[in-house]
Amino acid sequence: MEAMQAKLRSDYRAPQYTIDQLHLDVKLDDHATVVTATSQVIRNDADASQLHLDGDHLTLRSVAINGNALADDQYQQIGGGLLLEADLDQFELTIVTEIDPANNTALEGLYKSGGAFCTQCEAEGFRRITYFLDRPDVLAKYTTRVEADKAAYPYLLSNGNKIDSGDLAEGRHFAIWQDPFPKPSYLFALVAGDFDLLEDNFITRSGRNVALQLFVDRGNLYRGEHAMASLKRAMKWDEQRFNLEYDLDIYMVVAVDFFNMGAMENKGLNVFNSKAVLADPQTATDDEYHRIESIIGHEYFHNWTGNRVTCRDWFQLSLKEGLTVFRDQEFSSDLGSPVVERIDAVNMMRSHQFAEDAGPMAHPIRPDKVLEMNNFYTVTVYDKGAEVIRMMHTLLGEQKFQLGMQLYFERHDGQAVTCDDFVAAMEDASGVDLKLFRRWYSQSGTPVVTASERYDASAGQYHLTLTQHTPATADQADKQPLHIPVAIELLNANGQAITLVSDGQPVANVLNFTEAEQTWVFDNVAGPVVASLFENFSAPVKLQQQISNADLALIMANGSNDFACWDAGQRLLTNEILAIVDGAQSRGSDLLLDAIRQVLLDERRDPALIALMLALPTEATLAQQRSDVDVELLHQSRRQLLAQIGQDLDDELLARYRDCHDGEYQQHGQAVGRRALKNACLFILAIAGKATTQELCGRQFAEADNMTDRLAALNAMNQGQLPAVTDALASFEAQWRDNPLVMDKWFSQVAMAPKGDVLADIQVAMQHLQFDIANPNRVRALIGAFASGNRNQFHAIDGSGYRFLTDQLIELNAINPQCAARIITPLMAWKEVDEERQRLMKAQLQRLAALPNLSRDLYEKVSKSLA
Ligand code: B3K
Ligand code: ZN
Repeated sequence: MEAMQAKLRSDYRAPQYTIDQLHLDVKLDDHATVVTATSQVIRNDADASQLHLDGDHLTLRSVAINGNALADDQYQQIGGGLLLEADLDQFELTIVTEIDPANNTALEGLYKSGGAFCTQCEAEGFRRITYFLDRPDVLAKYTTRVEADKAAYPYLLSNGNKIDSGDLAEGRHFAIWQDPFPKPSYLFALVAGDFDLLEDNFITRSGRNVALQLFVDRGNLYRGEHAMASLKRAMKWDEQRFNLEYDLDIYMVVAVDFFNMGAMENKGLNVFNSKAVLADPQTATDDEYHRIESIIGHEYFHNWTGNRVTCRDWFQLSLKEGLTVFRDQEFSSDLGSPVVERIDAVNMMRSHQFAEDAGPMAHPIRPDKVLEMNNFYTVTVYDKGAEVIRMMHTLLGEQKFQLGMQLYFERHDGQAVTCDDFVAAMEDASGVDLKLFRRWYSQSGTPVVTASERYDASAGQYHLTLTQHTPATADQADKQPLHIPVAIELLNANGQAITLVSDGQPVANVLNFTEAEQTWVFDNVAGPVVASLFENFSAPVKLQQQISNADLALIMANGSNDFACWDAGQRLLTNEILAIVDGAQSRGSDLLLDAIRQVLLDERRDPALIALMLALPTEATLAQQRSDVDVELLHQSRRQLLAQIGQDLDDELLARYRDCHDGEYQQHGQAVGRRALKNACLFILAIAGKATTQELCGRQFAEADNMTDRLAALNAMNQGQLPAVTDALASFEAQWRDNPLVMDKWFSQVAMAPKGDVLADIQVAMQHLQFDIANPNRVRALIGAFASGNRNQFHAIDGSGYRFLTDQLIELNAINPQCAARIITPLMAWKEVDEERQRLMKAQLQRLAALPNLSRDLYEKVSKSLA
């Protein structure tokens, strides 16, 4: 494995040259697309005489300055890029290149997705289209002329407004697009294809009419309606909550089948994975409906947080991503259930982000060192980044936070800026001191906060001492104390919150915890209290608090704060599962069963919340509680507890199931919550494996009028390994074999079956007509679901799971490195398992390391894993 050069945040230099206008002419052809790029270049640094342009996988045809072709000794091609003699203050640069979109399986730059041409330029894909200053702090106005065969590609799209179009000889046609807003190259987009078009419009609050256009594969128009409605909700919400209005006359969304991630926020022309757009009740689950709304919102919100104000360099990625995730979370929360949204976000943090902190890829939300930028679109940059924004929101309050946003846009609209600029705007607008808080941007790792408590009955005082400590991470040994907002409630013996008083004054329920150790004293505390700390997950930390299972059960069943109830439940469940792992208990306690029974019987509680309270912490979350916990024992213990709940509470579960089994399908909040609860009950009953459940699942599977119920029944049969699952899988396949997005659900069911010979089934599934290793959706649905969603089988002690994943990674390394680097994650987590498994995992990592053509994407992850 040869060392590859990383980039450092500290090495940032302002660009020596900039380009303020770019005219692109793209003549589309499967294997020989010709791109003519005409740039207006301006020298920023008088001492500079050579211009270095980024480039990758390009064939250079010609290069000219001010219309004069350069001679061979006036430029060099180095490392994919181009170095030019350019001792001029201002000039026009014309470069002609040729590219091969049909063979571009990396899905970066310009490529073919099915029958359409499309682009993906973030982070550094534009350099695969032409030689350019492919960095986010070079902002240019783009004019793009697209030319292609008219019959095959009736729609020719790019950013901004269409200013001209027409027919050409030989059945070709063209369109010219102009984007009035200067933008970095990563926001460039071009699409050419044959689609069905769903049209609508939105009147902005200032009365402008925006045309909304959604392009989907032919025959899928009705499946785009939910995405269109979501877009209109997002546009309205951003005006109301963030005071932000859309700025172009047209907003286009194109759904494509080959896409490395969910979607991309290109200016005025979003490109989406079809999975994140298409939905109808027959093919999409409630979760997918929700995800579509959230991603449509996310990409739309980027128009201000990302596009109007962008990142100075890629180390600042969280500037736009953390903030935009925070905004999309708030959007979902305002339109739906705040507690459900919060629990989803916290589950993500605990299952995946805490694990990332504990593994070889640990990095701060603003990384210091990057080899392949695509590897840093992580749960840390996105989700922990959003938590950091949320903490500022908690410290400032909504009103001051919005003043901060306003100042941020006043100062930086049209600029490429840093995370520090964002914090400075928040600080200056609010007057809240965020000096220490900035450390969240530079320090990686999950802080551990330890609480010690004392109740002084004679003084009526409750004393709380908190200490904080962040364990060393793979990237950073020394850690400093952070500014941690601690949302606290003191609950009396009935689980109700008491008023917080300190020194005779009422105090806010958010403590500013800024030192290694701090103590707070609360007065007027009439009796012993239970402290509910980090309510709503007020900071992304792990909490260590001595609290009895009885108190947890009390909060779970009676607490007045929904999040605190759920969280107490999770802690109680964790304690019980680990007690079974340790052999300290052979089964779940009566206390736990009673608490769950109470939750199940609670008529006032939102069914969606009850469903979440019935979900046990994931194996991934549990595995982090212990070092090298036995994989199988953990899996069995968790499953055993679930089965016991299903057996002991079968009447209650069945009653709830029946109660929530509604008539005709509806797609709105309450109906969704009731389906979630019904299906949570069915799942637990299936794990308990009762004969009656078999029939229940079978009937639901056969009679369901929507995908949520059908898939839930199939999943319950599969996870319970009920005999009927074989026929159900076959009938599902027969019904949906022509719809690849639905088949992804089938592939995932195959991959996640909890059985020893699952790999044999996966190998068969890979031969299915719909399986295509070049399509990232298929890869994630089958291979990814196995490695990350079937933990017990992936870690099979014969090493077969590791070997299988590595075989696929070797193939993907050559086809699509980005996709490979996404699904390698479970193989990197060897620290979580026992020595024998560690040895087996490292042997597979060594196999990858020995590859002669190892991509940068995998190199970075493999070398860190083996370091
Ligand atoms: N900004 C894109 C992600 C680009 C990923 C590049 N590897 C989608 C988003 O976060 O909105
Ligand atoms: Zn984003």
